[in-house]
Amino acid sequence: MKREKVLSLNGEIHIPGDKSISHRSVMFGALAKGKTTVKNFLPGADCLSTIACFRKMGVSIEQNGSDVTIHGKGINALCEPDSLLDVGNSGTTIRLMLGILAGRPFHSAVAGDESIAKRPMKRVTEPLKQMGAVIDGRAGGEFTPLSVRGGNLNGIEYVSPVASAQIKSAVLLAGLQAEGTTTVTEPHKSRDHTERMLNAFGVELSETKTSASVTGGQELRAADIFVPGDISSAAFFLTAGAIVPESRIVLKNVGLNPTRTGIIDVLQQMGAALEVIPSETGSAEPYGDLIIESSALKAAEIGGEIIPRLIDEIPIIALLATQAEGTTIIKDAAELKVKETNRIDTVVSELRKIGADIEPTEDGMKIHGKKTLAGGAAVSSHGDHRIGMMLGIASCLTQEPIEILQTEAIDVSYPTFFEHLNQLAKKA
Ligand code: SPQ
Repeated sequence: MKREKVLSLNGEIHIPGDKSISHRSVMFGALAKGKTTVKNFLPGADCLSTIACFRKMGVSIEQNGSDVTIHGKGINALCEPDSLLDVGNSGTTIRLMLGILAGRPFHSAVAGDESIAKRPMKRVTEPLKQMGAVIDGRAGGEFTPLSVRGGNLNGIEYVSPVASAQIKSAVLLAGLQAEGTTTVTEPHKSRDHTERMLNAFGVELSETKTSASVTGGQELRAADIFVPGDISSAAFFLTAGAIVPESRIVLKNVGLNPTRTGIIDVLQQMGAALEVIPSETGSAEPYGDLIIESSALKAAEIGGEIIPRLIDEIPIIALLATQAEGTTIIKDAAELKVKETNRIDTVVSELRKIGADIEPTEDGMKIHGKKTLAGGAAVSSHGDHRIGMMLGIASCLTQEPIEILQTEAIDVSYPTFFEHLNQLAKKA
């Protein structure tokens, strides 16, 4: 797709539903007894993979755009799937579903696309095996395809070496089906959508700053879920509004869960003109409106506890940093290497092609700003939605048009991304 510079970005958009919350709404609805309704569900390819997997286990799910109804019959009603559970490109689907399958007394086989085949699974399969599940796969259960024979689990106290909501959620979902109590402790707190939503489905959990515990045998009760807009998707337009001159963008109903708002902290630290207007709701997931205007930006140092709160936003933060005065350092983010692509390598290679001054480091990157981006090159998402969207925003600024390859990858989390960008753009 050929994209060219814009003069400004102005207007209001409704960011599609949060991907992490959408996945969980379908999974937990499938485990609950009764009718769960979901509003503002994200109809992106990743969440549709989750729906397809649970349908294969006998769950009746109606999906009409962003409205979803799940007719749950309880966790014991899930049936043995008669063919492969295909997770497509979705790490969240496979890792959380493994936690559910670990406790089911049947056999299942799970796999996804080429990117999923490269992503590490032992981080989840190891603790699940410790609990009693029988799981195998390539390289001793590290890579797909995986086979699972679940059941007869015991609770564990698991200390995770990385802050990961997918590990935490998988172990807690197995813990719900285990004898006794299961506790997961992390080095820093990761996103807590699982804890919040399990609570909304009637499950009791106990939490400390960096751990969550659940006792097995609790039943989930159907719930009505509203999914706020995805702050990870909003991050692309927050950055665009901050770096494209003469811009003002209003983003409605964006999720403001504090375990996800690292991007807001970074924008404020860099001097962005950002207004946050929280909505007064009593809902499990806080949300509100965001207004961003273009302004002068300064570099920042980003590392430590904030990393899990903005891990998926690092590709777009790298672009933001190219337009800030000084050198931005991103560290403690080695997890980027095991996402849909190695996001340290793909961010550095693609931004360099369009004129950014950026270096990879062992656990992050250094970006030297402020640089005019020349463009005039062909770049690629490498099949990674977040790299594709970052390049889409970069094209608004480049001196010469750029050709972005593999833009279809964006459909996993934001199918209407270019529609929204075109709606806001004023061209020469
Ligand atoms: O689902 P997937 O492919 O893992 O998606 C990503 C993304 O960029 O959309 C990561 F590549 O988000 C993860 C996120 O990085 C979604 C997620 C969740 O919903 O629990 C948690 C994070 O991953 P992790 O490995 O830190 O638990």
